Amino acid sequence: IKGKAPFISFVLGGPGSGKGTQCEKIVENYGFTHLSAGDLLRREIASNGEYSTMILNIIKEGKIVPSEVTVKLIQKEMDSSDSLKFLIDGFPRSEENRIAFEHVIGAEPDIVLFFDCPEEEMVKRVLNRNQGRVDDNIDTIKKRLKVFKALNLPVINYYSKKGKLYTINAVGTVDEIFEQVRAVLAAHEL
Ligand code: UP5
Ligand code: MG
Repeated sequence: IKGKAPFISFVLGGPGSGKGTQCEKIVENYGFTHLSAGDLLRREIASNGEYSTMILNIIKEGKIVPSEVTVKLIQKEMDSSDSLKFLIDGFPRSEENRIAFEHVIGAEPDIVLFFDCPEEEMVKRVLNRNQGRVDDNIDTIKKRLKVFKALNLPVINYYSKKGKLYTINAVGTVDEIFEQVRAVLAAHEL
C-alpha cells in the first residue's frame, strides 16, 4: 500500500524540442524520477519481447504505439519506484494516451511542461543528434512532426484549458531554457 500520491509532471514538446535534455537537468537539481516513454519503448525493442517488432515498426513510421503497451511500461516503472516526484517525458502523445493513463494509473498530472520550439530548429537538432536512432532521418522526422501536430497539440490544449500547462520557450541555450523551468518548479514549491 502506497502512501502519499506522487507529484507528476508530464513533459511535452515536439521531436527534438529538448525534453530529454531538460529532464536530465531537472533530475540533477530537483531529484525527480525521469520516465521517458520513448526510452521505455526502445528498451522494450532491445529486450526482444513479444511487442519488439511491432514497436520498432511504429517508431520507424513516427506513429504512436498503442496506449495499452506504453501505459503498462510506465505503470511498471511507477509501481516499482518509491519516488514522490515523476517526470513523464514524451507522453501522453494523443488524447487516447491521456485517457488510458488516467484510467490505468488513476492519476492526473499536477503540471505539464510544454517545450515550444519552431519546426526548423527541431529538425536541425534531431538531424544533428547522431545517436543512431532509427527515427532520426528526414523522412521519419517529417512524419513525427505531422503526428505531433495532429495528435499531441490537442493534449496540450486540454491541459491549457485545465490551467495545468506551462509553456517554455525552447529556443536558447540549455541553461537559459532551464531557468524558465526553475521558475515553474519554484512556483510549485519543488
Ligand atoms: N539540444 C537539446 N537542447 C538544445 C538546445 N537548447 N540548443 C541546441 N541543441 C539542443 O534534444 C534533441 C537534440 O537537441 C539533442 O542532440 C540535444 O543535445 C540537442 P532532446 O533533449 O533529445 O530532445 P527530445 O525532445 O527529447 O527529442 P526526442 O527526439 O527524444 O523527442 P521525441 O518526442 O520525438 O522522441 P521520443 O523518444 O519521445 O519518442 C520516439 C518515438 O517513440 C515516437 O515518435 C513514437 O513513435 C514513439 N512513442 C510512442 O509511440 N508513444 C509514446 O508515449 C512515446 C513515444
Ligand atoms: Mg527524448
